Amino acid sequence: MPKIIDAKVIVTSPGRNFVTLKIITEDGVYGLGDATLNGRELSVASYLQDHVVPCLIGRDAHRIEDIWQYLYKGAYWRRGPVTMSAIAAVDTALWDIKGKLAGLPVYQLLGGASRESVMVYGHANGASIEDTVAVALDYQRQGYKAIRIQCGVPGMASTYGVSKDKYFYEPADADLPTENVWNTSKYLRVVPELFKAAREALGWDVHLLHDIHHRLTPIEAGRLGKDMEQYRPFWLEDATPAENQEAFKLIRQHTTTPLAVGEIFNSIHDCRELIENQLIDYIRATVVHAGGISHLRKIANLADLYQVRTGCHGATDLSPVCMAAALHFDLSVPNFGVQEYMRHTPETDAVFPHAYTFADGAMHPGEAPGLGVDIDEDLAAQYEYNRAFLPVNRLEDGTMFNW
Ligand code: GCO
Ligand code: MG
Repeated sequence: MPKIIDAKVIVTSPGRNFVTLKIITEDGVYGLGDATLNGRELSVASYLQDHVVPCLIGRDAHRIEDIWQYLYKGAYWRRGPVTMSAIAAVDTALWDIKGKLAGLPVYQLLGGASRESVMVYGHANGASIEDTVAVALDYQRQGYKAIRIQCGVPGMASTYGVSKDKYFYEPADADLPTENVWNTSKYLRVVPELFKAAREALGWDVHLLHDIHHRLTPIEAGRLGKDMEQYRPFWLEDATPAENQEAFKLIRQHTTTPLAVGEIFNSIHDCRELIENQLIDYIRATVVHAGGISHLRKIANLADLYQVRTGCHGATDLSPVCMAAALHFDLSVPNFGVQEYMRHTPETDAVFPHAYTFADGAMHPGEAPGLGVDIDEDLAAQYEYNRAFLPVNRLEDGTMFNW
């Protein structure tokens, strides 16, 4: 058996913080797993270091499911983003090892390719509608078939999804949380205008997406969805906070605009009712925050029964290790929808050399055995952890709101 003899938790910050688990077996084969939880990186690093790594030593690296169950059921304290990100890192690293030992890319172990490549969506953002449309046109020229569009809201100093750098959006931007201000009615006016302008400039062949980032009530989301139907969005994402899964019933009653949710979910129980009641069209849970490839497959299998497709989260806080794992998963699942792809900075790409590629608006994980991604530990050691928080959000009268 490939016996696990060591596991290292590597924290590095090549432009942003990443936590990576490296599991090493007796014969020197190793696997990588992403454990990055944006703004809470060191909590997962400590959970891994203090509670998970000691339990891995001496185990058979081939027994992925058994180790998953051991870490999930054995902790007694189930679910939660810290625990599930740690379990995800172990699971991902073990799939990487299994692929390397088999001499096969992970997607082959998952049943093989269900498609030639996976469609990704890029992010176009700008302070104004015109700026965003100009960036979206650029994405279209680069071959993207799906583009997420976000723009500034007139009368508001900042908003989710809009950054100074139009090509790299990074919300975790300060040593203590930045305070943003929010006004729902101003926002609700601008989004349909943005889509109108984007359809006029980009035409109807490109998929257009939008992220509400949990900021509407169900009835407000129903209204926006209705206003947007004429522009045929691919999806509206995170329309309302989803702790109450039933909230989506109200949105559904009012609009046929497709709905996506799930980037902050960490377990199948967070989306079971959403899926079984067909309240959503795309499930956005991803490898690192939802218990790894093994658990995400269970979510995707449930979703497949209800014609819900996958749309994995793929922001820059998900490391190239997670990106690679997501691409193997995407290539294999029958009910794939789309994959989010925010390019990493060149510094991040240098720390994590990878086999995955982008061409014509789609990506492929490559044919390297395992995940096809590595970590340059010497380079990683040059980038020290740098505390960075996600922003918080208040209404104009100072009331604390959802970011
Ligand atoms: C997205 C997300 C991100 C998150 C970020 C938080 O759709 O890509 O909403 O922008 O805010 O990943 O860590
Ligand atoms: Mg989002």
